[in-house]
Amino acid sequence: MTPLIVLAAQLASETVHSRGNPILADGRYYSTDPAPLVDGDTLWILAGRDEAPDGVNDFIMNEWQLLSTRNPASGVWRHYPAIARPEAVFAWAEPGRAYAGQIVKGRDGRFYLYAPVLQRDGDAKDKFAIGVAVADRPTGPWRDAHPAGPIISQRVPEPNDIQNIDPTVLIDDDGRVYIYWGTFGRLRAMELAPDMVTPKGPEQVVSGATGFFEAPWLLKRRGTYYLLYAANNTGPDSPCTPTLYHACQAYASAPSPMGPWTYRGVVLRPVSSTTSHAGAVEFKGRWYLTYHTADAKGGGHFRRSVAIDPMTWDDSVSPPAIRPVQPTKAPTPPPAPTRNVALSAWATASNAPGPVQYWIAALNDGVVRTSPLPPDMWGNWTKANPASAWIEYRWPRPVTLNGARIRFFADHPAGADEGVAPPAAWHLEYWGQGRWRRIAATYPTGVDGFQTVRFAPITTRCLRAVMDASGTGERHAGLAVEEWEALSPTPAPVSPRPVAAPAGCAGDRAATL
Ligand code: FUB
Repeated sequence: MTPLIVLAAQLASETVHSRGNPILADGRYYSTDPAPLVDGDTLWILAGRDEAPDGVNDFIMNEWQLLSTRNPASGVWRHYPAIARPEAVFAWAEPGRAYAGQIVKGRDGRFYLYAPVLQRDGDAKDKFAIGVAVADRPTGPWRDAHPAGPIISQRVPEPNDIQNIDPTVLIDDDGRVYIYWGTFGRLRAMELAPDMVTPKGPEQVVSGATGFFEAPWLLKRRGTYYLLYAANNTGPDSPCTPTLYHACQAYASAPSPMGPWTYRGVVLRPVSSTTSHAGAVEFKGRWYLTYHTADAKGGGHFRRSVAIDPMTWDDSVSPPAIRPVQPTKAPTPPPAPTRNVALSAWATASNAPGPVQYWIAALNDGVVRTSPLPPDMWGNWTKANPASAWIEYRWPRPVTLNGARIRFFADHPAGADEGVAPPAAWHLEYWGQGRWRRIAATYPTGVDGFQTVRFAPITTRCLRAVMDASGTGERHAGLAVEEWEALSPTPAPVSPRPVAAPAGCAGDRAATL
């Protein structure tokens, strides 16, 4: 690289003083799909960049960016906002969809970028393909190391019908090179030639990674191979995630780079974004997990931001296990006093544990999204919906309430007998003197934001919103609620949510999540 180009790359970067996670937190640049790389005394993180406007539920990703530090604990990072674009590096690629890549330092001292991009031409049903670029520095400039086209697609090196994204590459101690990739539950592996580029094949279907969804990350430590990955084996009793759209980071271990893989457990519980994507690396004697969340200012499922936390090993077992990573966040001021005591309630519902696409914890998370996805709400839609349903808050100690606000979600109009529609009617009930008591009030059923209810003060430990589904006769629409606030007469500091379900007031089913 000429000194001029080096200078240009450096000028395009800026120093960031991070107060904690996410590293870039002010919402100017979202950063996603982190792939760590250690080179000498520097930790680099390759990241994609989410550019979706607020409310757009799509991966709008046009370029890759880099973060670097010499000391993650210092919070001092260098941010290189734009280091490569698919169409600028690969003549055969379309712009956009700069998905999760990884930079690996080859034995020749050069850097190799494994990048999933869309192939412009060709007859593959799914155009995602993995290209390899090479550079003298992580910052580039990057040039295509295989100008003939992708090294992996639905057409090369052998036909497949998977979506070819999320590559991870390991150079083993003997110099042999392995690539894993895949998504939507389909994981592939293959050996590459020592040139880091040429497929040696054959593609192998990988099993043993229980719950694998996407985002594999291959590493080796003390002779054992580890595969971290986003898993979405779902359900109320799942060790991974209660809801379908979320993912945990799980891992498997193996005695050789091509397996056989044995599932070992969960490394990171689900994060605030629906996708979870991680990479792990040893840097200056400590291991770190990089991952992304929706926690930056204005963040969301499609506006994700990179975080980093220490990852530790349990060497008392064989092979050594990865201890669950404790995710941290930059300190924030305590929340302002609020009338909304739902924030400190335990939530349950008549359909608990409920369909796994919904998430009851979304009811009282204090977050309202412009375009919510199913896990951003409680819901009860199935193929046969009941005529009524309830949601319930329980507090460990009595609370006094004189109002509520509820935000219904609907994808069908009022009166519909299919899909999700606003309730035909609803009301609140509280538990008092041994029975559920209806609260006298006016109950609006709109879906135009929060519906507000005011009533004479009541004191209770349990509050229900009871909803009549719209529809006629046998057929009913489903019901869904994005957020439900229970309001006390005066603002107070937010108490922590109970860690265990408080006893039910009616001594009824302890249906809890
Ligand atoms: O960022 C786009 C896609 O979302 C990645 O390829 C997946 O791993 C998920 O993080």
